[in-house]
Amino acid sequence: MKCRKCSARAVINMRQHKLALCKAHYIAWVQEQTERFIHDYRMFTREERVLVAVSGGKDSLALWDILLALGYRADGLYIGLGIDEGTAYSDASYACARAFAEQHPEATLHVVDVAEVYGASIPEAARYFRRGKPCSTCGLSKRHIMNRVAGDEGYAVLATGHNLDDEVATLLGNTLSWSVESLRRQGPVLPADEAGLVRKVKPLFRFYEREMAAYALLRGIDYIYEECPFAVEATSLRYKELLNALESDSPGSKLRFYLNFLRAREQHPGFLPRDTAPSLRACPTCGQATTNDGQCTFCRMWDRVRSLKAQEVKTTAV
Ligand code: Q46
Ligand code: ZN
Ligand code: ZN
Repeated sequence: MKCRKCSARAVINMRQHKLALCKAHYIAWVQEQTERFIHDYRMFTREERVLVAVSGGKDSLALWDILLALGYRADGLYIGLGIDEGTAYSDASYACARAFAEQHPEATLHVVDVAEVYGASIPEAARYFRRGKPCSTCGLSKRHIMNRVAGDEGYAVLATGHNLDDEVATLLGNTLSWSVESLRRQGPVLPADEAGLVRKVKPLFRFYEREMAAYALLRGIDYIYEECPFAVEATSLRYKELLNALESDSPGSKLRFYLNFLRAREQHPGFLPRDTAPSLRACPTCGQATTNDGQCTFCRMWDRVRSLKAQEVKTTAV
């Protein structure tokens, strides 16, 4: 198969776009498309500083690479979750993030090691609450830390590497449960709000997962192939399999599902009514907005982890 633009050998054929491209034209196409999405969805400008949440995986490193190639002022944030479970997942993902940052001296990599800063790794913290999987502890902590670092370091916007497959799997999950509030908030841009939450954007939201894997490979980006060991059984992976089956019968169906959802929501604002906005207060410990009386859920949770851990140490010492 030949490249549509120069007739060299094509390295990728995108059935849904009816487009085959060679290596050089594919890399240029991904970067141009990203630039177009950033502009069309008003994600950020060239003057604004962008913080990219970097996990060491293909999507987040590809995103950082694209933004730097396009000349944006993009730095990275790596959060060390302390997930090992026999796979050394965190060490390996950190090594990839660090290696990328070392090749790009024009950008800064911020690193927050959860155990060092908050007193326990994510799996350790989750064990104190006897939760089977640490994902809710992990998600809450990542959201809080990303927002804190973006605010403290003066970034205008936080960018994550979610691709179309991630977004469509989440959309299917939200639709199956008719989670109105989640459907209302899902999208490529979540504006900053008066509660101090920084703007969040997903510049890769229109790329298929395989398109991002191809980009990372062709750019020679060294990324961690393994998923987090706790993601293996995740429901979203089952949704992805279902959606892949649909896509192979009808190419373009994932993109149509997602874009038509965004369009329907825009055209029919009453379709997903907003709950009355809860009143927000500043957490007395960290200052982030919360609906709680007193400390926010993040600070409460970590205070509890540290006190349970201290009790445990005392008991062991007796
Ligand atoms: S939430 Fe759960 Fe992920 Fe955290 S523990 Fe792993 S799978 S990394 S996106
Ligand atoms: Zn070409
Ligand atoms: Zn707090």
